[in-house]
Amino acid sequence: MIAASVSRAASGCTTERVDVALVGAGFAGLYLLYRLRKDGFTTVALEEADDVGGTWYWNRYPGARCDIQTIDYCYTFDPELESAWKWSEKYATQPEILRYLGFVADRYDLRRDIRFCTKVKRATWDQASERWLLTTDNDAAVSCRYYIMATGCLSSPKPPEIDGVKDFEGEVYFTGRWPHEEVKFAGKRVAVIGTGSSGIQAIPLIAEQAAQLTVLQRTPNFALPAHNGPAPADRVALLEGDRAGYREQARWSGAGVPLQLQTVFSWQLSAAERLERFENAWAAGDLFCMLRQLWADQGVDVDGNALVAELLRDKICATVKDPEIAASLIPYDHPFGAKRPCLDTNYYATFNRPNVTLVNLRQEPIKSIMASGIKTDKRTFDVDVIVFATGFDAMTGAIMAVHPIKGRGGKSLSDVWANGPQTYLGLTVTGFPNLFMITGPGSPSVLSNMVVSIEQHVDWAVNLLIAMREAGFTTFEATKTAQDGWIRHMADCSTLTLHRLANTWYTGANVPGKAQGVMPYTGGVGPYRGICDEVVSRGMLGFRLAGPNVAEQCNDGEIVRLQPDVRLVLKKLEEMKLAPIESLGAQGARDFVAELNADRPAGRPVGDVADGTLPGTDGPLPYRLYRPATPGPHPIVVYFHGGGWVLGDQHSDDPYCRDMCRRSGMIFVSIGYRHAPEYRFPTAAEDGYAATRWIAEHAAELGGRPGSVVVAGWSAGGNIAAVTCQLARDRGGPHIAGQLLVCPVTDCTFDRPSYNDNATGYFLTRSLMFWFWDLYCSPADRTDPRVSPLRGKLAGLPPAFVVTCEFDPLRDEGIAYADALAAAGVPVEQLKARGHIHTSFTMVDVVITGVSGRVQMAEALRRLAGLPPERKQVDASVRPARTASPRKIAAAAD
Ligand code: NA7
Repeated sequence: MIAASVSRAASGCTTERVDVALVGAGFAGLYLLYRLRKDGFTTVALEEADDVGGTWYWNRYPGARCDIQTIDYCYTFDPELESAWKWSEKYATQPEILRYLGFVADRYDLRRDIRFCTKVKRATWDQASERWLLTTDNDAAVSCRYYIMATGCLSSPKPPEIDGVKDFEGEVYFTGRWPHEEVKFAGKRVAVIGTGSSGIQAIPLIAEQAAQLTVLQRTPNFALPAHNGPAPADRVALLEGDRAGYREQARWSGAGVPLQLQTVFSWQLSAAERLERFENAWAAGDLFCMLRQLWADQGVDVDGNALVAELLRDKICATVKDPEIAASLIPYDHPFGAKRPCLDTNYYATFNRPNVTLVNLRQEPIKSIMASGIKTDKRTFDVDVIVFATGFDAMTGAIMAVHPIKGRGGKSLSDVWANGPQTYLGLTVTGFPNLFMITGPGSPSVLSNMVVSIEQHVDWAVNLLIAMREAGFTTFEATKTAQDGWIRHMADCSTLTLHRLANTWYTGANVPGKAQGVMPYTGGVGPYRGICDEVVSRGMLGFRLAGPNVAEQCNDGEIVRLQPDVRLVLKKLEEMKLAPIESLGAQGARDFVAELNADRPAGRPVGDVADGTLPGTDGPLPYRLYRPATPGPHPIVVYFHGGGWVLGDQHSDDPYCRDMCRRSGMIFVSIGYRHAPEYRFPTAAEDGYAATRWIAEHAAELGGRPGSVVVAGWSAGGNIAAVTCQLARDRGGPHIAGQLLVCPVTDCTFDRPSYNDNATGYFLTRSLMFWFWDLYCSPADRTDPRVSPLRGKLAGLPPAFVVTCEFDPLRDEGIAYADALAAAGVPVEQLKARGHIHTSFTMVDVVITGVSGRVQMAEALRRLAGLPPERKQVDASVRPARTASPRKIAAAAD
């Protein structure tokens, strides 16, 4: 460890040498100081303000409060600190939070290592000394081994981007840089520009004082009543009943607050049940209750989300008396939660006051600011005060705009991030050795309870520094492979939520010219923590560690290659410590699958579901038919379920059939073909063919379009679908218009790489496949094309859409079949699903990242059936906005 020292350079300016320099003295900076000092690192914190507090130092506007309950929005690292401080309210005010941070700074004597009123002007990595050199605006330089940005996500206020601000002769305030002295609004004409959290908190209080308040709103936001007061007794009881357990649960939760995940889907609830849940969440006055506790699909599916949004809109209509004002205040342009929702106290009711005017900037944009006030393209508003509540250059602003950061080879971070932030874990950046960001872009940060995320980041970073010190390493740097993998994983995660569907500061859309993309990690606080831990347990995967007297260490690789939700499913299954399916015997395995299926989300409603039987070769075969809600006749898809010719039945892929029926607008008929070991090869294949022929001949009776059918199947069902196409070609019909083969079994050899690479750990195992083969087909029969269609004649088969998954033992034989079909002149499209496993696409509403694959399958089915492609993609875009209902608004006005 290098002791702190101060040297005087030739220029006369002093250079302080420390192990670690950090920027910022808010929640993150203070905890960093505490940890670093406790663990024996010499440290200095550089802070622009003249006191601690960070965000809570600058944002002093009237009404500023946290909007995560204070019992959750506080440090948890020291139980004694927790008992030494009592919060007075459910949502603490800015002055109380600032007092708390001051209390923390005093309690641990942190101020002595903070240089206040010091702004870092430049940070440069010096390769020769392997240290960062920081220059500051007060001529006191710092040389540090490690440099940590604890600058917060919302600390760089955005310029107002309106012409003429300098011409205004009245008072101007920014919520993010509010003066320390009281601002007096009494008797004044005030304008507030901006209706995000800051505007929504400040507006009701300013309205109470001002003679006249004009609110200039560009985009309406969803806001819920905070119902502030004492902390809710039930939550306090939970915390006090088991403080350590409560905190631990928060650390592994989705957003850093311990709440149970909702497992019931919107379509399983009646309208009355949904309303009851909604009203309870409304009464709770808690963002997370409304964001996560109503129904399981509200945050991941536009239709589930639209139900919440509609109920929220009703509340606005019911509060605001003037229907035109209500209409302007209702958000239509984003799913609820995709833009940061707000907690309010009397916000909507404020617009019933006679001294408050709402200006809808979508109807009359601001043209300029003049000496006397604000000019829109319709009117002029003369005012004495303008309050800009116009937000921040979020997440990257504080890191990039504050000062140039030059990494290895003199590369500037601003250049490296020109097309958007690139990080490994949101903590580090390739090319910038020994640099950490606390809650940087790429970490859960603003989508979480910040304090929980800060503690996790700080602990992880400091623990790394300790481990490096013990091992003799002095530099760390993320590898390019690891960072690129993280960027891909971030993109995968962002398909899990609806944030990508809104223009917000989460995506950089609020700053003109800023690169756009979802910046925070959307995979959740708990999974993120697990990933960070895994980086460590896998030998600092993705980091290059070096030191003067030790061999360099670099375990290169990507930390997450699976789709994020697939990873969680596999983790859950691993925790269940299930016996291998093949060890259960055929009946035991069937019972096990039935049990698993009983716990899965119910499939979505379709127009009609009917069970029936059809004549097979040796007697009736059951089927289940799914009909779309749209008027028919519809083309028919004959579907064969998965289960290795041994497991499952016509109901077992119910969610998949429903989903595909909805998306494709086609009838799905799932066939209950006979199973091994009771009925061995070629029974399943012959049943599949017989069922297809019968359905094609009776299409009209089933409400389907006569003429031809499409066949589809998953896994062994894909095998049956492929074989059926060959049999239909060779036996004179029926006419099959196309085949959708999802992870099909196509061949009896097990020596393709995917059988080895994915032999275990991805649910379908190699040994399970061996068992299936053994039960269904004797070795002598295995090369028969009726079970190994890859060995059959392929010319003249119907066009195919073949889906394969990266982490599936069957991947390579699926690809081989698609390639062979193409070589034989059959039109083929392939979907090679990255990061997916054998069961990804049939785990509907569990593996959300499977949606885009099923969208492509549905489009392919329509193409194969000769239908036009224009069907609406239910998950691909925000539902068209409802136009404000004049009837509802009129009723509310009454
Ligand atoms: P936000 O949430 O970014 O809100 C800023 C508001 O200002 C928002 O309504 C913007 O409209 C509006 N705005 C921004 N620029 C302009 C211009 N040029 N003209 C008119 N209106 C404008 O910032 P907050 O400070 O309220 O909250 C930030 C976070 O702090 C909050 O989410 C919590 O996490 C705590 P837009 O929506 O961009 O159309």
